[in-house]
Amino acid sequence: MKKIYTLLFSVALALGANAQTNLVPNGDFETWTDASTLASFSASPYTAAVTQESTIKYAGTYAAKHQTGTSSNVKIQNEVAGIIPGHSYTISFRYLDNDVNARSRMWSYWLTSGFTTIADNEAEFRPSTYSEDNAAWQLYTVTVTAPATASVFRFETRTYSQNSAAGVVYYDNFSVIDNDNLSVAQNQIEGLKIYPNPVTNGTFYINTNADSTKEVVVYDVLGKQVVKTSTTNAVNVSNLKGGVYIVKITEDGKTATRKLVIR
Ligand SMILES: [Ca+2]
Repeated sequence: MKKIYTLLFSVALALGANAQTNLVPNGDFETWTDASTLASFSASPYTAAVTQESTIKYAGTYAAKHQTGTSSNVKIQNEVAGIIPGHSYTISFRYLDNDVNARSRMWSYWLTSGFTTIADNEAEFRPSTYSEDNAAWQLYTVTVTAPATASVFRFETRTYSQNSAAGVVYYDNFSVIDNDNLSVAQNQIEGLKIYPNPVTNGTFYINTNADSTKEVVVYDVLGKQVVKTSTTNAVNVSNLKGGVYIVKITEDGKTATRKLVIR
């Protein structure tokens, strides 16, 4: 099933869907309350060692400079609510560790709605290995499936001192992408609703606030166009076999792409 979703995701991209939304608030580290306060991130002590960095950055105007003391570690932490169990998420961040006196690793958790930590994905989120010194920015990325009780993702990286000395690691672009959210609209079609989904009777219906004529194109998982029609509401798909499809709807110059299941 995962393979199909990956394929669907590729098809959706090919159809011109927007780049997927980064779910981490201020994940690009561009918004600062002041030079030592990263907006939308968990407050002190987690960000106590963070300062705004405008010279050494991966993208945009700013990155985060993370300064250790001479022992132990310091943390940067943010939380992503609205995690959907069973969805595939790609979780990544950029880091620059070019300091013999510091090293980094991810130390993150899925949380329940009650903010209890979930043990899943230990290898991906809480690796036993650390960053290696490198003059170039590096990417840490994992793709995982949210467990059944997950509701929140706690995104945390830790910077550790080495050699009993203070050191620095830089961070940029904390990112959480929901790979199974194909409903990222290019221009929102207001009130868009497709039903029933799954389709069981050979016809599905499209409702929108505008209720205008819609161009509707259905693609199979290989990206082949299998239905093309104009309608204000009903779409006949009785010729299609059971399976997963992508529907592209254009109304009044706005386009949206949705996943459609036919039984
Ligand atoms: Ca940035």
